[in-house]
Amino acid sequence: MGCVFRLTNGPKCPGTVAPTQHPSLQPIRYRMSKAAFPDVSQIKFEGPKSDNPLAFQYYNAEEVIEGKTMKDHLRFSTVYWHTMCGSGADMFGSPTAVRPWDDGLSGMDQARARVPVFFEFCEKLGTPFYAFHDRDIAPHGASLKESNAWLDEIVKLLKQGQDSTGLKLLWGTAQLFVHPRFMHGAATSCNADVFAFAAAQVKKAMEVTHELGGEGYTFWGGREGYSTLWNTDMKRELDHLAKFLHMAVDYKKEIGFKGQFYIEPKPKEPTKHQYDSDAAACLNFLREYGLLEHFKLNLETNHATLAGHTMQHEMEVAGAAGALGSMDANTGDLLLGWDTDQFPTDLYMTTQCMLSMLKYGGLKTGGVNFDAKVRRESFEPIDLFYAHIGGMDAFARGLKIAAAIRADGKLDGFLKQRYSSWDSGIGAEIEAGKAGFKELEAYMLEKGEANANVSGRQEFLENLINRYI
Ligand code: XLS
Ligand code: NI
Ligand code: NI
Repeated sequence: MGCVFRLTNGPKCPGTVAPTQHPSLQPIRYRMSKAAFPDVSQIKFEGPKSDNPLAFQYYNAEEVIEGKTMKDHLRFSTVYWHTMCGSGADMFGSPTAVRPWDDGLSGMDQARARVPVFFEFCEKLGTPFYAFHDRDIAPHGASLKESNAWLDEIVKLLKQGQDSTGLKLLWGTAQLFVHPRFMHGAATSCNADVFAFAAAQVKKAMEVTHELGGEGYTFWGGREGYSTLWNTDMKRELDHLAKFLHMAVDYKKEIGFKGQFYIEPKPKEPTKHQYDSDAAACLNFLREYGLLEHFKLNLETNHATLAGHTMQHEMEVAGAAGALGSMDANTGDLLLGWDTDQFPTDLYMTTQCMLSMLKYGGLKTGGVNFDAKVRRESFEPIDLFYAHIGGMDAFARGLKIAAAIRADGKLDGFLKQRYSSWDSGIGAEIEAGKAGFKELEAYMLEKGEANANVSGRQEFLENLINRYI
């Protein structure tokens, strides 16, 4: 069959792209056939010399780095929401994405049709994990009962897909932000009934995550925050949020779900202030309400930058607290002030992330989860492959560079040297708790002046890092 998809706006068929020599710019003909991506076969590692845009240049799943395969270090994951539900619509324009498998379908028919497409995509790409929200995989029903029944039906299909492909669920979550009932938040709503609805929805989402063998469950407070403090009792809302999470911890035990709970920090959007604003705020909240032992953090690059931090900063904050859980891998655009969820390609960023990851002993139950979407202008199905391949290669490269930096030891050696005044003498005494203000005063009165400072050598270190990149 020829080109069968239709768009409400824009060209009828992307097969009109001008042909050029480079394969990435060749026109691609989409057919409705058994395969959703008939022109794409298994994406393979071909090495840095390969000119094939549908191959990995750096991600070599079985290659061993620091005693572990790349596959096990990175635990790549594809998200259902952006990959299957992303339409390219934005505040100013209607959908642009060409998705032949969605053609003419809606509701549950569309939900059913998307499942095999997703598994075909993940299998061809080779990400071992995936993640979803309840309402990405199945639509909202007219009642909670209907939503649950629809969810169950799709979960059965996901189970079959997992069994036949070996794809595993990194984490599940509940979508508590799209439906109008969540306009004031979910667990932090001023409306107690909405809190109850959210609890029922999370209960169900936890059950299906458990049923699918999910390795984790994420809480991202879509609208847990405020737009104005004039109408907000912040303390009461935070108490409710903590209650909600304690209920989730209890229910987790009750059903025997062993997966890891994550909180995903984000400072703003959709609300002007989200309570889980950054890693430090989340850790403080969890500690204050006695929840810290039950949660780790799922950090997202674009959320870090919205909070005015680098992703490395967030990883260091979480890692130092023993709460480095998982990563939502994407990137923002520093010239745009919102959550653009672009695919990560910056090698400095991936190197920094991988340095922190290796330093804190790896991701354990977490993974590198591409919470990222193709640009509105990248509307063809094939762009989904280019985007993920690029992200996977960027992280694979970051991992190799980070391992090289660690093996060389120069950066580490510099750090050790920089803090060496703490290894013996007065520094060691302070660290060991053997000296207080009085002892330190006596020490300085006798010595008269502190030892001279040494340069921080930032530029020297930046040059050093560039040698590995
Ligand atoms: C939105 C969040 C969301 C979470 C899951 O900004 O990143 O996608 O990862 O609810
Ligand atoms: Ni995310
Ligand atoms: Ni996000």
